[in-house]
Amino acid sequence: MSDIIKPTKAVAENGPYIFADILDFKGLQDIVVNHRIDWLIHFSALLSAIGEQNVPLAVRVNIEGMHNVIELAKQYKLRVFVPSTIGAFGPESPRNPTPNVTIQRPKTIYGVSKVHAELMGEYYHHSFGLDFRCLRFPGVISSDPPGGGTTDYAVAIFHEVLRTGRYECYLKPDTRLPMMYINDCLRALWQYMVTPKEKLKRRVYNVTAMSFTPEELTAAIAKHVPEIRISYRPDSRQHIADSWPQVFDDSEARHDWGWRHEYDLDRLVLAMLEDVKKQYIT
Ligand code: VAH
Repeated sequence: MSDIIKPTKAVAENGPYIFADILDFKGLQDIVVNHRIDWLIHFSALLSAIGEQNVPLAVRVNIEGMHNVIELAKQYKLRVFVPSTIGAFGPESPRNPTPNVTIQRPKTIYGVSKVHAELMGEYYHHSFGLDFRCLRFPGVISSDPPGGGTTDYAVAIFHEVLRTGRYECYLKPDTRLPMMYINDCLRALWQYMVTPKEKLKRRVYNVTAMSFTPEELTAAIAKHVPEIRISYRPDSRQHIADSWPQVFDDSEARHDWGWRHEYDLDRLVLAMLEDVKKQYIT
């Protein structure tokens, strides 16, 4: 793993970790050569909400960073994975369901940068034979702290409810968004990366597990935390969520390379309550 921030104890003890700045092309070359890197999994990006607060930085990290990564992959013939997102669609796209191929006019710099990443990756694949692979993820739910995404209410609610019993949600109760538990996200990534290229009909696939609303998530949590109290105060992130898919059609991934999710809403809630409780047991 690599980043520009220090690893947590768990990450540092889990395998090799190195400083890498995707804006430093020479530094990336040094790592690829000296560590004989063959696959590059590129997750660095400013997510939807935080990108709107710092567009120049989002352009540098999400677009200039992608240029470095895709050029590096071409130069050293790396297999490269770049995630895309439900945020790569916009209000003109069909929202329920949203198919793999349809109009993409996202209204966030995050979404614009991810459409750019999809198109650049496909171009390098078709023009230079680069083994570029991309999955459009829904909101990915894990016990890691929220990372500036619009879907991160579904992460923050678990931390807040276990600490105080209450949570003020920044989206309306009926805001439906596609979601996935982190274990399904990582398994989809691995399964897709090891799939023989002959099975791939395209290089950008939608994947998802479920779609839920804040009120549906609250009801599922209440089965285990009956004292939960939720209030709603929509903010600018509501406008972003209203431009996104409500239900993701991932039938092509399920047909072409056998994608299957394993976590539905009830199983996600059980896993998240367990994961987050561990963080508060001192
Ligand atoms: C965000 N979690 O909310 C990210 C994601 C589905 C959107 O890419 O910005």
